[in-house]
Amino acid sequence: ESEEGRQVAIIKVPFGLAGARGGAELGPDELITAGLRREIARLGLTVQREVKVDCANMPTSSTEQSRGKYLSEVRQVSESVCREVSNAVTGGAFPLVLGGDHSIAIGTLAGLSANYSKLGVIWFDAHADLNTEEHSLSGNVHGMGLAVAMGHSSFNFSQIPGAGSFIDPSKVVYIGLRDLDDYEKLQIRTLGIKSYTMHDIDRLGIEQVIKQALSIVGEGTDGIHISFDMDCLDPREAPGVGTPVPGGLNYREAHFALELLASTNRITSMELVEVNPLFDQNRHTARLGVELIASLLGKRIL
Ligand code: 4U7
Ligand code: MN
Ligand code: MN
Ligand code: MN
Repeated sequence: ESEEGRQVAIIKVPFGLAGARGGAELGPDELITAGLRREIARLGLTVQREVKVDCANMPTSSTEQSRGKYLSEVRQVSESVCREVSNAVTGGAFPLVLGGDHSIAIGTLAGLSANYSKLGVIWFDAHADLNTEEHSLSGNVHGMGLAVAMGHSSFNFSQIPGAGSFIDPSKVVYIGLRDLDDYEKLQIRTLGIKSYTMHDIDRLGIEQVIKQALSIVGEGTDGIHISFDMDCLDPREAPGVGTPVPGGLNYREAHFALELLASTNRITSMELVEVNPLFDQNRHTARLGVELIASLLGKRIL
């Protein structure tokens, strides 16, 4: 299958209420301004459609503030993201979802699981995003996306047929972990989720990590999704994120990881989240985000 004919659906999700601090809602426009369309065109790919999901970013008085914060807003956004992602897949396009805080993964994974019978997920993140409303210490839903997608949360939302079929923990791989809550550590062990922490990356090297990750998510799956939280990167590379954690992936590791994934021709969707322009300098983080998307879409040096 030639790269040339590939169609991309850009799905912008300017939502930031479920993050730790405001600003992630500015992410999609920042990525566009940083040159995303130009990079995609340079790769010889076509943007089949570009949609912006309507997001409520002003909390209302009726908003629940306990446990899961802004749940009604998250639910609304999730429904729309689910629908757009599902439409992109059925329309033959590669869904490229731009966040927004990481709670938008709830909708992305729901929309994908409506279309794939078995989905593999590679989750690049400093965090595991495995908290539930009951266990979260912050109440921020951007730290709960995978728990929802695995059915551990009481969060339920979608009328779309097949949406929200649960993601199988044995087909999820973490890369870049370095800041876990006690409950999340317990869950990772209990569920047996394969995790490449920063320690493992130091030890094995990113190439070996990606090879092993691919052998796990690539077997018995009909789709592989990349969920890329920009805070997987070291804050020196990507300062413009909501919850920076020292000691992350460096520039070359991140690029090489995505180049290796691209070269398999097996990746079927990507989301890039948690770009927060309010904490950035000179649009540095968004520009890096664009470069990383290009690598995943097949950009090569030579
Ligand atoms: B992100 C946290 F407590 N675990 O639940 C929480 F450390 O999407 C962080 O990965 C969540 O950026 C980070 O609030 C969510 C915290
Ligand atoms: Mn995350
Ligand atoms: Mn994170
Ligand atoms: Mn974050």
